[in-house]
Amino acid sequence: MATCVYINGKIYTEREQATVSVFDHGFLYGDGVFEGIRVYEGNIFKCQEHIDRLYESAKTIYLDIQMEREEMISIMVDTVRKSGLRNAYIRLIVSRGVGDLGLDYRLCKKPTVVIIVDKITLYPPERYEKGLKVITTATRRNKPDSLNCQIKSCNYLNNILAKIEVIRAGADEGIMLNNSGYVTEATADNIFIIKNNILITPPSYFGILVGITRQTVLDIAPEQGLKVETAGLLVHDIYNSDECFLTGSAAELIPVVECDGRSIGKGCAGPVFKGLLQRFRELTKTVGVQV
Ligand code: PXG
Repeated sequence: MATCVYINGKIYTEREQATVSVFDHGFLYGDGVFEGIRVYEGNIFKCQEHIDRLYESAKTIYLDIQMEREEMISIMVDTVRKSGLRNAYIRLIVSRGVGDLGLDYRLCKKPTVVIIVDKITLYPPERYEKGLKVITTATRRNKPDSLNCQIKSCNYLNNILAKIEVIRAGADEGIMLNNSGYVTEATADNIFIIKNNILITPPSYFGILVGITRQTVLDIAPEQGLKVETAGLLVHDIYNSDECFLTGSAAELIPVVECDGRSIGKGCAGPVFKGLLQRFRELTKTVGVQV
């Protein structure tokens, strides 16, 4: 029971043997797309949604995966089974593949498909009560007309630069703004606020990765008696929100209790957040593909 890695038709159980070529354009240029998916008690959560996003990202970058979505899901299920893990993290990567040096995508004849199934390290449970302290980063989210943030590409330098700022500032996470100064998202999570019982998150065209956890929260919010809006947010709105939280496959839903030295709400996880997290965790075991 441990790490299992699928690479182009073979499954490896030794980390050292799971390697790809240095001539892979994923390594040389960050030319590829990926997904981060969770397995909860043998359920691949929102499996179809992740696969659909992967294929959409690939389509936009002219990457032909050369495999049907159903086959990809079936390989993923096999790799999870082989790992023996009931709770796991799946990292699915499709790169342009091996080719000579040069940006020409035609140099790569066959994409490299990698599926890593591994254990996941999570925030400690008390973080879901005490929350995160965040800063706004000087690094702006890249402009969607240069590289659309909806493409979950293997090139994460923009977010990594922001994350470096966060670490160097001693904060837990960072909020990235777009070039107009509007809030986009955190370095690997989407952001929500609650103000007067309205749940608000920035729209996709502000330059965000359209998160699957984000969509799940938007879907369950009305059941919890919340009104939902996608609207532009400024840092002022974050500072003065009743509650604020981040969402992502790794973090699930996690509260933000301080931003740029301003305490948010009561300074700990709020009641709306708690209701949403509870409902979300129920869904993680039921919505998806069973291994
Ligand atoms: N924004 C960005 C920039 C992300 O990278 C999210 C939002 C949340 O999306 P989901 O669909 O997960 O709700 C992400 C997600 C990793 C890893 O291996 C990255 C993500 C998720 C899981 C693992 O670094 N990013």
